[in-house]
Amino acid sequence: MALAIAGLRSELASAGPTAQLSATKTVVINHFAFHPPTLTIAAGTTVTFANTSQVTHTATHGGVFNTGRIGPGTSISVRFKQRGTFTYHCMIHPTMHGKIVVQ
Ligand SMILES: [Cu+2]
Repeated sequence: MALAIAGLRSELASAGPTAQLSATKTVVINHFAFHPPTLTIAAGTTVTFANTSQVTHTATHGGVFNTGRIGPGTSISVRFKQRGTFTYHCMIHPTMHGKIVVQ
């Protein structure tokens, strides 16, 4: 998996200062699903949404975060500073759901 992600273009989405280093976790988007469907992280962790599928997706939570369109073979990173449980979905494929738990 690390090899598959290594070559992806990465860009930062969402708000907030990003100067300091922090842990990074990855959610892989493929087969019209988010993997893992539930990801538990510490506050301050950056989550990279890596789209390894052939179609564009988003990871969207109304209000807290929205990656915007993630093209095939690309990724978008979001830093989670706020604790809570955030369910999200793909705006293009509303049946795709995931959850980020920030502790
Ligand atoms: Cu999608």
